[in-house]
Amino acid sequence: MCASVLLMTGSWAAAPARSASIPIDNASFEAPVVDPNGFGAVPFVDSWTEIDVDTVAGTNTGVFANTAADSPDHVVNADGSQLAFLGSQTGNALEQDLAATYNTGCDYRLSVAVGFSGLFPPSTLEPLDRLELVLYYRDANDVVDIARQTVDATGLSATELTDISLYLPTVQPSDAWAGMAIGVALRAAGMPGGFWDMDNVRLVESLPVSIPIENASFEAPLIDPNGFPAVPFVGSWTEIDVDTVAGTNTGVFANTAAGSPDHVVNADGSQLAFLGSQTGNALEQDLAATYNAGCDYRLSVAVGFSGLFPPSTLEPLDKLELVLYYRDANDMVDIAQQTVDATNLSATELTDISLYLPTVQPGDAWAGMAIGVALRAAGMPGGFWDMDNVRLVESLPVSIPIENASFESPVVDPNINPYGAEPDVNQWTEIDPDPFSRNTGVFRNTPQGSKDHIINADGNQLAFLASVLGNALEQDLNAVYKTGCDYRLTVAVCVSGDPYQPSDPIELSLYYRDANNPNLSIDIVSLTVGTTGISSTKLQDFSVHLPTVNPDDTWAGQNIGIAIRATGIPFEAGGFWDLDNVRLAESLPDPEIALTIKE
Ligand SMILES: [Ca+2]
Ligand SMILES: [Ca+2]
Ligand SMILES: [Ca+2]
Repeated sequence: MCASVLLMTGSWAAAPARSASIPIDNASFEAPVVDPNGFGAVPFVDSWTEIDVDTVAGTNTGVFANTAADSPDHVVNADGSQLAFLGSQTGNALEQDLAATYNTGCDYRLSVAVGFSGLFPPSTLEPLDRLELVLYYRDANDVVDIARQTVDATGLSATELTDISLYLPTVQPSDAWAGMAIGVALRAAGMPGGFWDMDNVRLVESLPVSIPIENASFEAPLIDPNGFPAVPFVGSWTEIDVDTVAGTNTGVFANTAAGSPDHVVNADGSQLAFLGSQTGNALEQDLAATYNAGCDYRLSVAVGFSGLFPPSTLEPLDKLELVLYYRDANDMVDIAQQTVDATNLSATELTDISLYLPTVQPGDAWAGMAIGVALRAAGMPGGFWDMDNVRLVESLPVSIPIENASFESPVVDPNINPYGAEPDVNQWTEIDPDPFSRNTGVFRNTPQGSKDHIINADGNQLAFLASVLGNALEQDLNAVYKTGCDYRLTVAVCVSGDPYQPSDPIELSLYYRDANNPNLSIDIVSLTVGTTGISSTKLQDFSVHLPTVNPDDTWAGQNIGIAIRATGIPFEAGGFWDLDNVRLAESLPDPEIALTIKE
């Protein structure tokens, strides 16, 4: 017996196997089909709106057939047999309005494989020709750009495409584009004469959650306002300092007063961290969270520098490195790194620098390992970096609908119901031993300014769940556990205030139903959430992960069940948990499973 496995090779060619989660028509420019015996190109691109400064023949936009594998101009990693071309003059563009909309709570990644014509390359001298990837929406009929990524031909190739990506951060409910149709544009910005080659446009929607980082905003230790405005310590971070005696290369400092010439205008909170520019200085933190297969990660840090002691912007450049690592035994192994120098940074306004770690594969050495975050200096002594507001976001690409996920139904009308609560949760199965169902229900958030107002509730209402064992909210979804996919259930959680604070944990679970006894739900994974550190006025996200579903798992192909269960001591008066904004994300199928062919 022989088993042949189809392997995809090339610098980026493995990625397309993860088919786009949002459909784009003619995304690979295979239509219209170019006659193999003809000219090799046509001035048309099916399903895209062609905006062409050549209004007569339209020769600035079209599709062309890749040449034979042994031709000198063959594109080695084209997707399929055709690509699009786009004239380099400003005004030429391909646009597509998708059926999909920008969903609140989701982020988006647009990727395009880009190269250029070997015969007619875009200019790499000033004025540079550029290609813009854009995500837009339409306000009435006006195209409004939301996010844009610009690339020039430097570093690109005529025979090997490079993936260029554009990231649109989480859509907020207040964003003008929330709920609007997604628009994708590929635009030339330059002079006539050159041609861009493009292929394999992909758009992935993800459901991100924040991963907790201790002392992420460097507010600890708290600096005495009457003392020296800096201390050589950073709470909760491991300080690696080449000054082994006084440790003065790492620490926190208090922002100066608004109006001071060195005030950092966009600091988060009142303190920031400083880091000496010499190689060997670093801040590190090993998180409780782990790298989950199927997820990708984005680390962001707000970065500036000391006005008095700026890092060098002359060769040798001082650099700051953002790193995601894991530990192999005790050795630190870097997985992804983003380097920045001070050239375009400021001493008084922080700039967000981001590091992106692509989807963790089940076979990656770091899958399941604890996440490590490092901020490292790489340079000569003498300068200081300023850093603030470290954030880490984990994304899974598919959002699965949950009914009444934000507990807005039934609507609690404060005019009819001054108590502010209803003992029902529509669309959920309430498991409640109380004959009047008073252990589960929904309630209206109190007005802003009330002492029990929940500051980050989603919408107007939340659910309550009494902490005694046997109480639960369950929902059976239409979606099923797919082989090759990972799942993550996230719930925003807080506790009732006095005198109804619970003392016992709850569990977030993914379950399936027993085939022989549909009344029995069998939990596959559960996360226990205890009361320690949980606020009564600010919700905190908790996530439970289900690793990759295998074909022989009993839940493969079964309907997904989500549950929030109380675990308190029976018959004891307990307190209440408050719940909001239930989210379920699914990974794209594992490409190795999807592409494996056995004979
Ligand atoms: Ca193609
Ligand atoms: Ca801060
Ligand atoms: Ca809600």
